[in-house]
Amino acid sequence: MFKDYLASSKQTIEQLLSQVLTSPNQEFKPLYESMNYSLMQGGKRIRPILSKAVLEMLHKNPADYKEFLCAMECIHTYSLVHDDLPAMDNDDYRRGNLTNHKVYGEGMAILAGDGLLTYAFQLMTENKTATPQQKIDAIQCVAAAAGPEGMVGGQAFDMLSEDNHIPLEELKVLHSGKTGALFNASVKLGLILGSANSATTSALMKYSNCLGLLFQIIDDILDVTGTIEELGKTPGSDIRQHKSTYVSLLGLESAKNQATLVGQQAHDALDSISYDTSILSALIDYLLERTN
Ligand code: GRG
Repeated sequence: MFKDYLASSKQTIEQLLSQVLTSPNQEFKPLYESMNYSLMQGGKRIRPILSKAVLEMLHKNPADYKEFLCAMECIHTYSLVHDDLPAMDNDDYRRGNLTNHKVYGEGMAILAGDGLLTYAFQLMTENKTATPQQKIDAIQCVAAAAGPEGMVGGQAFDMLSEDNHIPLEELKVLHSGKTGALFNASVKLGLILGSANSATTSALMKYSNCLGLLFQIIDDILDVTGTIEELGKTPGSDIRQHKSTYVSLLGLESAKNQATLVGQQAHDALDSISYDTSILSALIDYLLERTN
């Protein structure tokens, strides 16, 4: 059952995450508390689960690459902590709890985000299984995805687009940076560490492009249709910030149709792969049907 796979993978990732952020230094405890507060607060763990599923498809043991899985979630969590700050989205709730700056103050939340981002790269260098070349390729791939050509670029474009109507083509660029880049990196990490051949790599990169877009279209839909209980954060933030979204540009029904279409394209991309893609396929449907 795919539900069991998701639940046990989430548990595995959380078990690994619970071990990474410790400091022998008493004076640094408040910083670590703030980092752990956001890191250990649930969430779907979808990015490390994606890397894990790709590694498993390629017959690798994900436990051998645990530092990379944890790094993806540390980077994702940093982005949420910073995104919630008053200078950005100014949100009070995240993952069903008060946002980091609401509990620890703005200064500490900025540092917790900085700490999570930087520590992610330290973690990846500490892996003992990947070859030196695999480590360089994996770290380069994650850095490019998180940086100015990826998530940070998309976030900056998003910030500047507030209160402005942007056309669908520009919205796609925004999403592919802000959300798609980390999705792509999660899949690519698995491909690099699992020594995938070029045909598998190219098929799965098509898959992850679709998956990132699908994830974001559903995110836009949930911002309109979701409840605070389901989402763990206040819905309607896109409308309040006058952001262009798939729903504002296409309408709710067309946005749903678009999500289904992109989901089908993701399934199509898996067709040519000679490995067992059942988990990657079930992930598409899970993301299409998700309510949080
Ligand atoms: C601050 C550099 C920087 C980037 C922020 C992640 C992000 C970019 C903004 C968050 C706002 C948002 C709604 C982004 C689009 C989709 C997204 C990344 C949603 C949150 O990810 P989930 O649903 O969260 O995987 P959980 O809590 O399940 O981990």
